[in-house]
Amino acid sequence: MADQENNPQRGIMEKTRHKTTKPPMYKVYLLNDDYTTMEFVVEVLERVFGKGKVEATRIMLHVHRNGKGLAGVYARDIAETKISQVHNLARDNGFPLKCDMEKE
Ligand code: TYC
Repeated sequence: MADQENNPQRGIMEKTRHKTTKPPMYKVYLLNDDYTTMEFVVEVLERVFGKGKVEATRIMLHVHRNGKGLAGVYARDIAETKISQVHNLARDNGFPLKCDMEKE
């Protein structure tokens, strides 16, 4: 009787085995600052994140007003590459523009 109650093998469902697992995705955010020009941020959103002019401008203004804004969502290595590209472009152009990533 005690056996039936306490047996840890009873009443436990088996886990479903899936063939594939999706990689975790990461949100890449642009951060506001006082020195980077709006024009440069729009250019970065077009070149690095593949946005059109209208969407790039919308995101840039959102960051300008709210401090932070979503530029895209990617697998980890792609997100890391985008961030490096932004930081390299910014440094090369003398701007302090930063971005970061957050696991979804
Ligand atoms: N705040 C900047 C300005 O007034 C513009 C800006 C927008 C900078 C977005 C960074 O991620 C940014 N020139």
